[in-house]
Amino acid sequence: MRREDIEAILAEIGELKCKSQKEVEEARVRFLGKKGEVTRLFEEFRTVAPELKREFGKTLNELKQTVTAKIEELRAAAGEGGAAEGPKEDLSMPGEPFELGSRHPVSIVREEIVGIFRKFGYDVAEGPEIEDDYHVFEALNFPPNHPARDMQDTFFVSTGHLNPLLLRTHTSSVQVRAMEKMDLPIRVVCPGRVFRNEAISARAHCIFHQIEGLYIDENVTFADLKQAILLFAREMFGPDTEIRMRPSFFPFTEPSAEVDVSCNICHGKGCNICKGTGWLEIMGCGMVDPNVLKASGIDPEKYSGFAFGMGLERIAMLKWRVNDLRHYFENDLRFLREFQTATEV
Ligand code: 2U9
Repeated sequence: MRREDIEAILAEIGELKCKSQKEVEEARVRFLGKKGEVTRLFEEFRTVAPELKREFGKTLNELKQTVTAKIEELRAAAGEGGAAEGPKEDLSMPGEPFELGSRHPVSIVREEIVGIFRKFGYDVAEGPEIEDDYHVFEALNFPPNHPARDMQDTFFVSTGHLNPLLLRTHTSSVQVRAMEKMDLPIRVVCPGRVFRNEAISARAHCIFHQIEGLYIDENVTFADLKQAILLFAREMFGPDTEIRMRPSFFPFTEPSAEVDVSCNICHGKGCNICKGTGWLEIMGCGMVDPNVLKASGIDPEKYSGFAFGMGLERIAMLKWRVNDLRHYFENDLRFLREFQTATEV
């Protein structure tokens, strides 16, 4: 046995590094295993001259303790289960960037419109998507033979009784429920998903979103309606926006009108978005039909009101020039990512 052999092992073990539990185990076998280098020195110890045994014995015991302690230290540093091939993570590195999602264009438009009407003092109400015939048609002055009540136009959930269940075709049923339970005056907007039995195309879909509004009080006039719509249009489409109203018909309002806003792309000159007219249709509106007030227990001699409704996909189409309704429902990330910058985080 030579002193240099002991020193060589000590030098090597001092420098030893292991990246995994597997490497630690290999080191243990190499030094302390049955045929290991330290074990071999203990065997050689038998042949050491008696006068040197005391000194070598002490040195060998110290060597074994040093090697054992070092192996334990390496085992602890290599971590659990032997999986650590190198340091698990470098905590000084900057974090991994993660992809931000974006608001759906229909949600962006809904929140903008709801925000405008909240500012005007309107409450927000929601109601069931599966409704009954009474709240979707009967209470809204739809005659019994109206085409909307046909299977061709409405998805029925149950038929064969007086008040069948169906998927609501408009959110007007939410305003009917508001009239039933809210105290007067009522000022409410109702956003929501609606369903119509339509073939799906670029211009029509069986699901879409509406927002409707209702204001009922004493002495509400068509002039109030016109002013409310004008203020809304200027908030939504810019302060220079003009509106015009064209006569129309809905069972639940009388008189009724379609509302156009001046085209904010060509400023009335005529372009391919407004099809050369200078105007873009955005909503329908009217004075609540006295029959509708009466059906919900409101005295039409004392109270009057106005209502309006618009399709959110249509407003988003005008805002971002989307040319196909199907984009809104297909969850194509290439389409949805276009609204990343429009999303407020
Ligand atoms: C009550 C009384 C009246 C809601 C109204 C419209 C006019 C209208 C359409 C716009 C495009 C539906 O999404 S669309 O196809 N809506 O033109 N909606 S007045 O009138 C009501 C609602 C509830 C109790």
